[in-house]
Amino acid sequence: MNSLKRTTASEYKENLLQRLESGFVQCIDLLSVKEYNEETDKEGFHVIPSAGDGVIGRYYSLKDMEIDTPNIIVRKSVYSKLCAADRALKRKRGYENCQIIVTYGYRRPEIQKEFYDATYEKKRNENPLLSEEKLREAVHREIAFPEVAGHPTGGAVDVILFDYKNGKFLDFGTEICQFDSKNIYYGANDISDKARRNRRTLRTIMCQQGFAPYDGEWWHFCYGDREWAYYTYRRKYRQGVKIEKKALYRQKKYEEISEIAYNDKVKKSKSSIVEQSCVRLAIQKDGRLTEETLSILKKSGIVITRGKREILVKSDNFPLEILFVRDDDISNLVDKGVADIGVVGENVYRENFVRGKNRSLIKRYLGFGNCFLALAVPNDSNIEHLQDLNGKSIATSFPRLTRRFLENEHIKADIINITGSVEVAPVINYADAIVDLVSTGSSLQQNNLHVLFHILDSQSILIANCHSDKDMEKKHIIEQLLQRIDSYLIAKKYKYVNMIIPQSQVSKIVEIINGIGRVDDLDDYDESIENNLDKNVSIDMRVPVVYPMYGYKEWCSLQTIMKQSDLWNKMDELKENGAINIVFYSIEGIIDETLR
Ligand code: PRT
Ligand code: ZN
Repeated sequence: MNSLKRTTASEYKENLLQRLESGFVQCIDLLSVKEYNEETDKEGFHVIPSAGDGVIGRYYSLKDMEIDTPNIIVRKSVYSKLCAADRALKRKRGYENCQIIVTYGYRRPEIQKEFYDATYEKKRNENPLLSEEKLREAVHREIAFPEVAGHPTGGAVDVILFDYKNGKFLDFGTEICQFDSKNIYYGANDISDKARRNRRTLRTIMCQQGFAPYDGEWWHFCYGDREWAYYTYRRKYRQGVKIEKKALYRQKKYEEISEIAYNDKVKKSKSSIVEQSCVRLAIQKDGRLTEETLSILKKSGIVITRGKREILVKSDNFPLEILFVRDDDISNLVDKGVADIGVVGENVYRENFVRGKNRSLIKRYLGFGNCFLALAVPNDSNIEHLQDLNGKSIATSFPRLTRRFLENEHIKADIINITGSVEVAPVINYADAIVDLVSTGSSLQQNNLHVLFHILDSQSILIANCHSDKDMEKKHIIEQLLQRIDSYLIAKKYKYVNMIIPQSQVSKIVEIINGIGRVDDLDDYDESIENNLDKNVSIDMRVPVVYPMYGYKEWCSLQTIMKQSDLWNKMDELKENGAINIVFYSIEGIIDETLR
């Protein structure tokens, strides 16, 4: 008999999850909320600041909405409720240094539909026999049915708590949107006590402000949308009070709100009623580094509209102010804190670097403006070895680097400091040798000079003033900027690769791609990835993903991310092992989870 059969732990868990699911608000419930209040719907939107230690808005990924509205926006009341919840949070024991981060607010209805359709498609393939209605409910559990969705009203938010003292997100048991785990259900019991407590705290502070929770996702809360209306109605009903099922807000098209959300913000930041702090970035005004620097900013989604002679320009959509100056001044300006960050040639930074007095740090190597500082002499010169320089004169615009170099080599020579056209100094007998930057070498050639010694490699770098890190708001903005730049830098190097491979060759091909022993040796794999990456980029790249192919038992589809150069080097070997239909794509961006 059945009663003799013990329930196993996993059966118990599955049971619990099923019972939880049956309690979630369903799509059909929300369809029963048909009306909205036109008066309350007139309420405007508010741009959530992206830095500070109160409520801030930061997307989890660069996808979708961020293109339209780089800052997260919500209804005005939603924002004030979030602020109140944030204040309540800080009054709770153990949460004094925490803040609410909103990772999603308003979403364009078209995007909602795209998400829904994609999930629908996926679930339909998984369950071909499910009835239309059941399927709709299953999809709705992950991504709301477009017609009833809360995010497009500006009333729904996805939130997480962040400890800004320690720079850590609190533990909630799962990531936001980790849909492959049922532990995202609020009531899931397979998470740590700490995670459970954090979930409870988040729910308490939000519900006290009148938000409705969603049991299917611990991070999702809403106010004023259909889900909120249904939740409020049902709660009152249980208390024996019957109220109207009426939403406060209806969904808005992007055109309807972009005026309010976007222009409002720009106007505000241009007149000095700025409620948000701003980071100042110094870049070269007009020279070798200018174009590429502006291009990186643009590709990072930062919009700058610059008048011809403007030297200080505010970004239209990011708390960043660009200061256009001479290249040689940048590292001093950052050092003095006149600018918080700067993009400059490493040569300039090193030339100005004074040990013990320096107040700026290298944050990123940007990989353009490559050149090297060289010691060069005339082709007909009798200087053949470094030691021959003793007693000679060297012209340069890098006196400090030159002096340091000579000291290291124990050479006593005269340094003549000149600022331009250094190459001609030997020609006019003004100096015996020069120390100057070289990139193609043609300038040396033209002046009958050749390189005797390669002193220093240089490329453009991003530097930051040490104190900018101490201001929490600025630190957040800089982190955000770096995350965007990283995403661009990493993506630039890699290709997304797709190929069809014979089932029998899977391990061989994975081996070729990884360039190391076996795939299942994950520790090795991680290390090899580490070694392959530049010093400043950390990236979570996974092992190649291999999918079976429907209808072709002998074949699989493999997807991975590879450096373009690696791909070409390995192409022959891949083909020899039966790989066909190799397609690769440029990547728009890669967000590394650890950089968040
Ligand atoms: O007015 P401002 O001070 O901003 O400009 P600038 O004249 O000081 O700087 P700019 O625009 O010439 O260079 C800006 C930065 O670009 C430098 O600080 C370097 O980090 C980087 N860079 C890269 C170079 C070169 N390559 C380079 N080749 N800077 C200068 N050169 C010069 C070099 O000094 C020499 O005169 O180009 C000549 C040699 O070039 P090749 O290709 O003939 O070897
Ligand atoms: Zn949500």
